[in-house]
Amino acid sequence: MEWARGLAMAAAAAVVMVAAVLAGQAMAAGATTYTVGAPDGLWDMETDYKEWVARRTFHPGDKLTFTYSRELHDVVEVTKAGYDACSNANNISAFRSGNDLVALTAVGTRYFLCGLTGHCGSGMKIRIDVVAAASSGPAAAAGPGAAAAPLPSTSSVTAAVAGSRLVLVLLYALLPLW
Ligand SMILES: [Cu+2]
Repeated sequence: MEWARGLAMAAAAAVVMVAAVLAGQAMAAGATTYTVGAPDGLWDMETDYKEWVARRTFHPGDKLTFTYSRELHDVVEVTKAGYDACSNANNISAFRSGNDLVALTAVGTRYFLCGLTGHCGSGMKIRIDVVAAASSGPAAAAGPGAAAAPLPSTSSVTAAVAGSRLVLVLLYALLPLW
């Protein structure tokens, strides 16, 4: 049964490594800089920004980089009304360096579009929901004034739960081998 024991040990070691990686992901709370549209696209006419946004979670402290050819596009931050109407008439700010860094400083929704004629209408606009990060810091401690605790990041929780379930399932599967 030496081989079975060795196999079980190896499998257990692998499980521990997977769990450690998942725990690390769940705890990673550092600020992230997102290149809009990357890795499959950039700030362009082809990227589906609704889909791009849906796969990410933005927290205060994160940053966006809009990367594009300045001959072809620009970036305009607009209100919700501007976003909905594809209008940059009352823009909040405009960027045209081709490599524009935008800091997501606070919780809330930010709206950006390309101001060149027809581009927004073709889908070149993006809505970014900035949500509170799950934190073990003082901000997360529910004091008397805290009406609602910040929601934990769903992906982190899911990863942590999935990780611990995986460990349990694999440990039960391995028990008979000992
Ligand atoms: Cu454009």
